[in-house]
Amino acid sequence: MNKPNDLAEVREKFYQDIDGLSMAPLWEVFRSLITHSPKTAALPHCWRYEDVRDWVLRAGDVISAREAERRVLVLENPGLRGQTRITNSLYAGLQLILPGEVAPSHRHSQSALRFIIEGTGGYTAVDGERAYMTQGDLILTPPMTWHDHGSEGDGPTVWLDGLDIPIIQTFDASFLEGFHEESQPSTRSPGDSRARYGRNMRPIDTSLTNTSSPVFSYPYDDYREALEKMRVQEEWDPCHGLKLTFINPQTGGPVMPTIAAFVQLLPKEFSTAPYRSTDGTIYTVVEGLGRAHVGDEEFQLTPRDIFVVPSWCPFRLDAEEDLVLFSFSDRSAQEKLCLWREQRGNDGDTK
Ligand code: 1HN
Repeated sequence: MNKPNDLAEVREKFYQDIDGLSMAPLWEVFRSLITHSPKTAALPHCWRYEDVRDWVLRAGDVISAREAERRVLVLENPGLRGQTRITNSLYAGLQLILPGEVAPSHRHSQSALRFIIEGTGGYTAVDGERAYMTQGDLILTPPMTWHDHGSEGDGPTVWLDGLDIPIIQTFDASFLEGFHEESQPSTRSPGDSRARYGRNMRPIDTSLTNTSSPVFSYPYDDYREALEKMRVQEEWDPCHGLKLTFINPQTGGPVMPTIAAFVQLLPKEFSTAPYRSTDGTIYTVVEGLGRAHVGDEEFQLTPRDIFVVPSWCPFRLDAEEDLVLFSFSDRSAQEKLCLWREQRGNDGDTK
């Protein structure tokens, strides 16, 4: 039998020998691969809009939307710097379009959503239909839909982009095509898809598909009113207040194959019970004031701030005024893969 030191040497020699054959010992990494509960390098973080706004606008001085293709400042998670992501599975950024500019038309395998932060007169065209942007609107560009952005407004338009880029990277399944013109032609008038699919009806003889939502614009005024109507009942969930998920009206399920989106209302002075879930989530404040407690961090929240809650990180909210939060996550993908879990309150704490 070898002495302990010899054994360590024997093993090291063994590892070196198999290394040349592109092999490695599982037992050295097993426990870090298969953890008892989610362990992520992503950190809780808040980007205060007040701190970043100027830099987003100044990006307009250093590059045009045309040259950049997409003029975006990426929101990189401080625990994942250099990886172009806000959680391990999702990308987020702040995109700027100035009056008269065009971000040229393309399509790709990645799913994208836009949540409008400021400005009016900007638009996204999706498969021949334009959706004009107002603060608080949600606009989808599902996988392989042609999309371009432009602005007919007289000031900057800024929105939060969310894409599933790291998920598509994991699958090595990325395709990108450019459109043969900078802006795609309008083949439908604004609001057409909403008229057809967004009113609890659909044109007869259309087949149901299981892919993404045929409605790609969810205007703020519309869903804000829904929250206000629901609030009358005072059925506040201890962990979420009043929370709705945006749906694909063809399935009742999440808006896109990988990304789910949500909005919630907390009344003034409401504090949520501790909560965590396996879907690392990106939040932005639409209205109100409050505080977010994310792991050991505490963020003071004001409108347009963006913060990230990593997977399985304990999270709670205090509303100082009526607080409206928009959020998105990879819950849509996790549910399909039977991975999604949540923990409400502190019960059965498994660390
Ligand atoms: C993209 O297509 C957009 O269409 C924004 O606005 C950000 C980041 C990576 C890859 C494609 C857009 C993107 C993107």
